[in-house]
Amino acid sequence: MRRARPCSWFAGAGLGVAAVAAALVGCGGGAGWRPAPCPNCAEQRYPGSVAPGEEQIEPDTEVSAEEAERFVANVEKELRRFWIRRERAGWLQTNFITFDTESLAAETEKDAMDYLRRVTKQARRFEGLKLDAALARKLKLLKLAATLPPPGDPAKTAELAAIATWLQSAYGKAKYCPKPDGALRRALGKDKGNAEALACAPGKGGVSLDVLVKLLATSRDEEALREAWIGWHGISPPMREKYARYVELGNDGAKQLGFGDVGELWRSGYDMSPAQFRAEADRLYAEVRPFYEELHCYVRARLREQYGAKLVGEKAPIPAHLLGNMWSQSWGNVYPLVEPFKGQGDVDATASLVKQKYDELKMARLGEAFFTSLGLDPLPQTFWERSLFKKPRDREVVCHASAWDVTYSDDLRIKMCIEMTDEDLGTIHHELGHNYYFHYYRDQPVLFQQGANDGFHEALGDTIALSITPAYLKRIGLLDKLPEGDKGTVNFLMKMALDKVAFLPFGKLIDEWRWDVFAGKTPAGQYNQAWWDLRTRLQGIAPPLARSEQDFDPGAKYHVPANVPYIRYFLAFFYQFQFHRALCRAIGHQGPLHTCSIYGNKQAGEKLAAMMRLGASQPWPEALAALTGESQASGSALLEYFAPLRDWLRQQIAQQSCGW
Ligand code: X8Z
Ligand code: ZN
Repeated sequence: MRRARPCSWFAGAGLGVAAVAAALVGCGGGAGWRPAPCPNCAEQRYPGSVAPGEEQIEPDTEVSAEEAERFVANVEKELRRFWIRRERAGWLQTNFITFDTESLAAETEKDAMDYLRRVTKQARRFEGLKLDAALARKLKLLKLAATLPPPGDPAKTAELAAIATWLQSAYGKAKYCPKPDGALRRALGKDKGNAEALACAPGKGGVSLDVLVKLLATSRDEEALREAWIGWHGISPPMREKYARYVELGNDGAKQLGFGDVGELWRSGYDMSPAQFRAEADRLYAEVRPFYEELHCYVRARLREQYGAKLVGEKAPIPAHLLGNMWSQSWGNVYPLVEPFKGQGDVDATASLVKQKYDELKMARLGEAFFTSLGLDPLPQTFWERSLFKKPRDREVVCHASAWDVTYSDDLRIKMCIEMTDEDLGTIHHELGHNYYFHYYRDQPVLFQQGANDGFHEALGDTIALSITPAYLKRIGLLDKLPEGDKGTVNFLMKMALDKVAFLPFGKLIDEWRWDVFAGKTPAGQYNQAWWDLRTRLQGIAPPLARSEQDFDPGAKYHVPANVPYIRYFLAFFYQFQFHRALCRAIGHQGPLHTCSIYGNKQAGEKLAAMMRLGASQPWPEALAALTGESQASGSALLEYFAPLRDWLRQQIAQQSCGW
């Protein structure tokens, strides 16, 4: 999703530090009420974009609720202009990575930041005024609108922007050149498509992340897996020093807004205090932790059969390179190694997608068809004209999947390098969920054009994808043999648990690490140690070779250098089961929760549309209650969904010593 900057905070990847600094320093905006005119300021280049509040509100004037109303109305008009320019430039930059598109994207991002800094400062004068609920909520959301708040000093803002740009760029361009005679080169050499990338030298070219990710998903060659993992984690040490400075400068910005640090700002977006939110995340995880540990125990035993006890020890954390995913965040790719019952039906549509010659467009059309089956609107024609579905061969693009509404009024798009796999079919539904959310709240004022919270936005498409049951896939011709009976159920739920349950500690720990970093609890000299302490304590995994403070492993996960908060995904993995259960109850589904599909049900569609239409206009517990009747987030729906698997798992591990 793009709108709340989940997939990039700073679109201008790759711009030189000096160039960004030059673009920013001239402005002088933000520090005072009326920034001195300057040649680089957005308001000078774009007539009409002067912050209206700056002209109309003097710091010492008496303020009134009417004035606040006018101020916010003007700010929303202007913000929308700044954000549309930023989205347009960001779209170009991530679809055509060149020096110039990066420069333009960085500039529009900087302009939006400067504007936001000025108006958040001005908005302080309305603090303490008695305002109606919607207006007060808008002022609150205005304060929370920047994921990375600009420091008060323009020179520092320039420096921060330059660092953030550089970090994202470093990740986006990273490549690894496999060792001359290594197992990885041998494995990748089997695919002729890799030949050009393999004609590399250390530090000069190499294979990109998608190639390494695919290798980790499909290969069982331990040596190749190990090198792919180590190779990718070798891209991030150069980020370490810059990251420490970004933390320092970001915290400066957070303090300008009255927050203790950036983590506190991020945790303030959930209609409760930051401390309450942290406790809330702990409470949620405590509900599902025993289940995760049971799954871990079972998977470890099966991996030990594959890779041997020397590698996968008893009571030891699982080596991170053996779980089918670069970050060990979801484990669906090792399903063939851990399948509970052989020959009990299919749970994966990949083979059929390939056999039936699905292409990128057909995959996307299939996703849309699910949403329209619910009575939701078709995607606009411009979606099909403007989206990127296929990885271009002739230019650099950011392949990390994202969804957009460039104009905040139905200019919907996705940008995704679609592969014909079961996993990507799920991701298409995830991305379209963002698009449908954009569509249904498009008539809200711009500050309310967000999810009820960011976890809701991440959960929408995943909720739909929970209805991609084996029965649905069979109905549309993508599965031959249904997993039937108790054994089929266990197989299907195992596949789902490898994606959904395995993810939970990962979804939580990324921001736990960042919250502690921003709060100064984890100083720069302990970045990697703290990272692996969390990874081991929560996920029960270990790096395939010793790590040190020479490494910077958090930087090898997109959302860290790209400054995208991550706890939203953790929340989404709870919400989606709550949404699914509520919809299934509403449509009168009989039988276990995991067999329910809302496909074709207009009543379910209308319930979802009603929630989406609200945008962020209400506190999220109200949006949750409207859809589910529940007043708080909870693991109970997730646990209900997986109950049959859990019973089986417990029997399997009864004789084993679990834990790590
Ligand atoms: O980043 C994403 C989406 C874009 S919002 C593709 N996800 C997280 C990740 O890839 O780490 C979806 C699940 C978690
Ligand atoms: Zn998303």
